[in-house]
Amino acid sequence: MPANLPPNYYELEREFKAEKDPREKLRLAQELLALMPKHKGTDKLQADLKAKISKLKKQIEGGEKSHGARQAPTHDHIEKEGAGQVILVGAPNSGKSSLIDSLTHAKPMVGDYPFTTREPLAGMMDFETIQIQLIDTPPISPESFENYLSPLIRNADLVVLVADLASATMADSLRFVLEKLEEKRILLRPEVGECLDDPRFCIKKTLICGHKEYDDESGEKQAELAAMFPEYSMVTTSIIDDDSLAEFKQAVFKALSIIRVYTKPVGREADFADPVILPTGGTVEEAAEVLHKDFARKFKFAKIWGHGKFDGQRVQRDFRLSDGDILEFHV
Ligand SMILES: Nc1nc2c(ncn2[C@@H]2O[C@H](COP(=O)(O)OP(=O)(O)OP(=O)(O)O)[C@@H](O)[C@H]2O)c(=O)[nH]1
Ligand SMILES: [Mg+2]
Repeated sequence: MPANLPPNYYELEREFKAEKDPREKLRLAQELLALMPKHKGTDKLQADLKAKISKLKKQIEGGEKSHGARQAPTHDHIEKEGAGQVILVGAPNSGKSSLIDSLTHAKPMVGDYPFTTREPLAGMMDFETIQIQLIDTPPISPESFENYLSPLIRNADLVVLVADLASATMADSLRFVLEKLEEKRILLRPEVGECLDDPRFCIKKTLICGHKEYDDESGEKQAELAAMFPEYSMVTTSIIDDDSLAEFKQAVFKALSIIRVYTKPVGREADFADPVILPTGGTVEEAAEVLHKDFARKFKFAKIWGHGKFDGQRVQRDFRLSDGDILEFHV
């Protein structure tokens, strides 16, 4: 039986064969396997590829063990925590670590020289009643690109592209970041709606952050940034301007496209400490499912309190919720 492989398979296979870095090779092998149609004609190819994947995994693990206990842990995955995972990327010295330092309890190294950050670092940012996870990353530049950045970015819910408004070469550095990520088949976009023919590409919703705003007194760099990213949401920040950091939090929350829904037991106060997080447009039924699968099946109706509703209005399963709504389930 012919294998009937899609045309982009061969291109990816050439890349796989040429790649030297075992981690990137592993990622490409996994992509090849995902692309391969699953039928009798590809049984042998699938088995070969799975064997290569397992060999590469062993090679990577072995490499880490042989370097002893002080070897850096793998960086290609950070467990999600909180209401969303947001990854900060950008050119060297743009202020990614400073933002993480100001917005979370994490303590990344900050330096007045490029390439200070060598490893990703996660921290939790408080935003009103929730926490959002921010990830600091090493810079992307012609001199350096850490391969583990690709899977890290692919896994995140939102990218913040940090632009250095104090840098004369801001636009070129940003263009390089975009090109490098595109080479890795990651497309930064203002929204995720676009449909792609090639499944190897991944679109990441991106918020633009013009950092070091006070160094751009004339506003020239900010205008240049806005012209470069006309359809994107944008926020300007400085670590010495608390209002700008509050705006950053708000912009990140908005870009995550999530809502917070609070629940209250019948006859008691709402619990504002631990909201249910849903994608924008989430329904009463989805909120119930997050609480408990069984519960979602059993409940009869819910009462709702929130903006634009009558207090205690009765709503059904398919009712679309808004940020800040309070729900009381009745079983
Ligand atoms: N003027 C000004 N300088 C800032 C601001 N935020 C950070 N810096 C300075 O910018 C320099 C670089 O900051 P980092 O946070 O280390 O930048 P980074 O993007 O993490 O750099 P790499 O890890 O090398 O990619 C440091 O000297 C910071 O003190 C700001 O809001 N205004
Ligand atoms: Mg840094």
